[in-house]
Parts: sequence; C-alpha cells; structure tokens
Amino acid sequence: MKIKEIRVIVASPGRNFVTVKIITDEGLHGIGDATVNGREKAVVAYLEDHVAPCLIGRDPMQIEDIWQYLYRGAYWRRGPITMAAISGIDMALWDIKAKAANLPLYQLLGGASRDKIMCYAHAQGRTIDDVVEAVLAKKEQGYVAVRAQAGVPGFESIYGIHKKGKKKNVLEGRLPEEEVWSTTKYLRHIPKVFEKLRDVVGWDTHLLHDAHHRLTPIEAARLGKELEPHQLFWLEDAVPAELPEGYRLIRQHTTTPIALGEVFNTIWDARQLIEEQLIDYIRTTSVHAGGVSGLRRIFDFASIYHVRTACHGPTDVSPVAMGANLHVDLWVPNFGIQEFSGYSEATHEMFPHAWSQDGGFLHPGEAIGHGVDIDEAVAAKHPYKRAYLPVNRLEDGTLWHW
Ligand code: EZ4
Ligand code: CO
Repeated sequence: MKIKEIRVIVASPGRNFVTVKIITDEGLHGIGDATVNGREKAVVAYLEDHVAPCLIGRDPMQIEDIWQYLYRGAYWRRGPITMAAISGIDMALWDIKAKAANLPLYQLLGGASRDKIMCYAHAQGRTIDDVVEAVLAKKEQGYVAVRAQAGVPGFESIYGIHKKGKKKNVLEGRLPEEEVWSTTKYLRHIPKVFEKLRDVVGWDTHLLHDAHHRLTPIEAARLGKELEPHQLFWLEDAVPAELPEGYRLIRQHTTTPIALGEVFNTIWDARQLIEEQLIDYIRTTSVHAGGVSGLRRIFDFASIYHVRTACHGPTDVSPVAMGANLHVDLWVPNFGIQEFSGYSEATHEMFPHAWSQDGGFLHPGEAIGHGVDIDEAVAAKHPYKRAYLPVNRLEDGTLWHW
C-alpha cells in the first residue's frame, strides 16, 4: 500500500477545524485532526508545503517511522504547529492501519480495559445560583462529573463566562476580544462557589475547576487548600507550566488533585511534572501531543508514576481527535477521565462518527479504524473564518494569561 494523496480540509461548522485526509492507492483512506485554535492556517501551510510532499508514495503502515521522520527529520522540534501537523498525520495513519486490519483502533492498542468512558461536562454561570443550576442540569443529563466555572463579581467576561449575546471564541474577522482579570477577586470568590455547589449538589458528583493558567504557585497553593473541604476531582491548569518546578510549592501545601497539560505537545513537556509526581492527571490530547503514538508514549510513562489520563476535549478538539482519544481511553490502563464539551449540529453533520454518548459516558464504537470520517460536501458549505481566542489584561492594563 502507498500514500497517493494528502488533502488538508479547513472548514468552520461553527468554529474552524483543520482535517487531514490521507488517501492510499488501494482505496483506503484515513483522517486526522490538526486544529490549533486561532492559528489554523499555520498548520495548513506546514502540512501542505512541508509534510505532504515527503509522504506521497510512502508505505502508510510505517506509522512510527513516519512519526520519527517528521519529528527528528525536520530538525526543528516540538511546538504546537509542528506537533499538530504530526498528530493529524499520525491519527490518519492509525485509522488506515486499523481499517486494513479490519479492527476498531482500540483493538490494535491492546483491547478494551473498560466498558465505558467517564467524561465530564462543562457547566458555567455568571452568579453562584446560575452555576448551581447549570451543574444540576448536567447531573440531570446523567453526567457524574462536571467542571464548574463561575463569573467573578465586577467582571463582565472571564474564561468560561462570556458576555451576554456574544458567541464565545468566535470573533469572525475581528481582532481578539480583550477581557479584564483580577486574581485577588477571583481567589476571594471561588471557594464560596464550591461551598454552595457541595451544599446543593451533594457528594455523588465529581466537581472540577479550571484556573486556566492564571495563578502563581503560592496563589494556586492557597486555592487548592481552601478548596480541600469540597473535595474537588481536580484543580486544572493552576499555573503555566513553563517552570515545572513551580508545582513543587503547590504540592507542599495542598492535597487537592492537580491536572495539567492541555497545551503540552510532547512527553518532554510533561517529563519532570510526571517524574516528580507533581501532577495527578495528564491532560495531553491526540491532536496536540503527537496523535495516538504520542499519547500512548506519554500515558505509558505516566502510569509508572501513578498519574492518570484526562484528554483535553473542548469544542476545538474536533470529533476526529475525540474519536482517537476515545480509542486510547478505552484501552489505557491508567485512565482517569475524558473532557467532553459537545459539538454543534453542523459539526456532527460534517464528521459522521461511530463514537457515542450515553449520559455521562462515551464509547468509541465498533467501526473499523477510529470510526470518524469527514463529509467533504458538508465541509465545503462552511468556509474558514478568521477567529481568535480572547486576550486578558489585569485591571491596570498589564497583559495577563488568558
Ligand atoms: O481554553 O481549548 O479545558 N479546556 C480549556 C479550553 C481551552 C481551549 C483553547 O483553544 O481550557 O476551553
Ligand atoms: Co483547560
């Protein structure tokens, strides 16, 4: 079998997705997700101009050699754009290999280790009462784990809570929206939110929270400590991880479990945090951390250190990467949880998929390959639209982490 053609499809069924389609001379094809939210066209150029020409005529069964060829062979290593391109190719190649073997992908990885995959939903509200209501609604739908994000009094929009009447993260053709932030006000408010949530929601539902990289280690330590009575499933992305040793300080002060890594691209980004057992959940996802091959390597390494998996799964991780994640989730021995924030109707239509949801649980399905495809006719109806994530400033104008 040989790779005959590689297509890169960019479409916006509500938000932009970059999808790689690899077609073989035997008629089998595979698809992969290569979306980097807000920087989509950089991956398109990387794939079309630099990757695709090298792979035409290659044997698609040599997944590892192609991965290494694109990683080591490029000299310029790591980084979100390079790794999203490698991820898209890798996912498509695993799709082809599993189709050629006439098996669902999870069978090639080692088979199912569980019957179903626990996922967590997103719930958000401007006021504490709104958050409580949103979490209860998710519980009603069958979720056993819910991420709760609350507005901070005095701020119109913060991560997870957007201005009324505006569509989150979709700022067609305009420049990034600017938000205002105060860690002091946030830290004073959040413990009250979880106190109320536990009061009303009880103890049967796992509660999670995402600080979205906005704190310093000592601030994160304080938040973790104050949240201890409410026994969170985790505190996510407390501090940016460019300085992994900063997480030692958090560990010294709190038993709140720590989750990190949605922006990580490789095992090297996660190595120290895992080896020193500074985190409890590793959040790498197939589209940003080297595809199925990258995830498998990171997750096996994490298993030695009691770190469990928690693939990133927001709306910008496409249904293709979600499918790849779910095959890994079904197999991986040290599975923790899968994030799942759902997709627009148009997105479901554009990506027919074998994976399915039953209340708060997911399953990759039994279709051969990873079980997700792209309907190119639907994609053609949803052209790319320039869009940015917001940026964030402190009250005095200082640029902060969004
Ligand atoms: O902000 O995927 O846990 N989920 C998240 C996401 C990220 C977006 C960025 O593209 O933090 O909502
Ligand atoms: Co997050």
